[in-house]
Amino acid sequence: MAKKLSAGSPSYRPGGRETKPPVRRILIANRGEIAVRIIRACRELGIGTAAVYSTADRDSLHVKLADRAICIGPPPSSQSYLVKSNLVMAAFHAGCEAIHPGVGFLSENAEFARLVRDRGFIFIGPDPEVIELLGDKVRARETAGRFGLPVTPGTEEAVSDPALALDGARRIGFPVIIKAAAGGGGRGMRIVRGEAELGESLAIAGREAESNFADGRVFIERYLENPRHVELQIIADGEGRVAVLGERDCTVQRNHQKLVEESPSPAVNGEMRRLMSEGAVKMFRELKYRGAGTIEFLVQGDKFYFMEVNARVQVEHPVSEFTSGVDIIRQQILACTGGRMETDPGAVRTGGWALECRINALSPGRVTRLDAPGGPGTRFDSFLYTGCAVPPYYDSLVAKLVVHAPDRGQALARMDRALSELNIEGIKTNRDEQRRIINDGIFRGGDFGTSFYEIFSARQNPGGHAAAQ
Ligand code: MV4
Repeated sequence: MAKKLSAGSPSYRPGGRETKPPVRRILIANRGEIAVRIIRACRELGIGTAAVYSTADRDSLHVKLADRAICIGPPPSSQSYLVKSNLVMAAFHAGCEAIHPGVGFLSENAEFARLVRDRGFIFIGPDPEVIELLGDKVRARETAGRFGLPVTPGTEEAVSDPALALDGARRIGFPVIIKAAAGGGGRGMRIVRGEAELGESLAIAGREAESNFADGRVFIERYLENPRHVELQIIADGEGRVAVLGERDCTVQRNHQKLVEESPSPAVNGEMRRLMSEGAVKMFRELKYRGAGTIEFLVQGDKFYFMEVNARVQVEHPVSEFTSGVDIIRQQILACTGGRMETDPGAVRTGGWALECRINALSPGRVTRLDAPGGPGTRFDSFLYTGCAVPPYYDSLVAKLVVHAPDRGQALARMDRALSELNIEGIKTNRDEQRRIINDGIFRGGDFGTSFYEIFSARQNPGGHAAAQ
């Protein structure tokens, strides 16, 4: 598309000094909206970009926006976006010095991060050792606990013996939840409400963990009913400087897929925020964490419990960009490529209220018309354009609509206005459902837990079943 800035572009001026960009070119090992977002940050830093694409994505926006593009295989991601050696080869052939994994795909794959490093490239993320530690939910819990973060009562190690599991569960108290040590994001969890179910659930959870993650280890935690999901956005420079860019509330989820995110959280007070942040900063500093990361908590009343760390940038990062004014992808790239993180952790200030609605495709197809929302405090991040294809092979997210306003009431009004401007023809989307959520009485009240969507959709469709998405 537009002609590119040269490597020595004066647009990159950390601290006001005119400096060369930290690297000349980055390979973006991803697709869709997040690939577009990363290319935009690179362009503003004066860093060149190389896109990779599967044959299903040959006309995608990220391919058009990048300086170079390399086809890496057929549509299934197992033969394209997930083939580690091909991505490293593409980086070599495109003359890249660094690889940005984006979100999903290989973004939290320690083996990939190690391969990238061993082949002499920079991985834009934390060290493979840190990814590995945080990817093991048992070790992550132990680490969080050491820094004074509250964790749910649970087993300190993985359990496989049913008798030991029963001992553990009795100590913890029912209901309990069995989670895969290598899991996360809701995959492979089992709730157990009484002693009688424990043995069988343990066996099933172990087999599922083995087949999903090639790691059958599971652990047991006290199960919290209908909590809220709250997370802190972190950026860190790998040398102990750790900035907290406020929290996000991601309680509105459908089958562990987030639908609406907001910041600040209606359920977090100043004291909770201070305690969460204090523990998180200690933990990330000690880990020498580098780049963008998120620490997730379950919240019930004024109690919060560490859940896990996502060692990557997240889909909902623009919510925190709005409230903090920090360009998270820019700071992540600077921190990971030997440039300086511009954000001063002591100078972060957050303000106003931000909301994000994820726009998902409910069917693949070709977009025949697109009207994107605009106006004050309105951001539309998408890979869609009129005429583009939405392939059936990948994540259903096609756009993120994000708004910022002085308070929650104005943010809700702004989101409803922006959703009313959004028009996507040629594919089915969840836009209308997002409008119903934003205007729902319980959502507007701000007092709900993770079962919100279930209750909401039952009310939308009384006596029926929630429509498959
Ligand atoms: C829990 C929980 C209740 N108690 N752990 C889901 C995602 C994964 N990261 C962990 N999850 C949960 N862990 C304990 N001890 C409830 C959930 C959970 C959930 C969490 C956040 C958002 C939506 C959720 C939906 C169902 C269950």
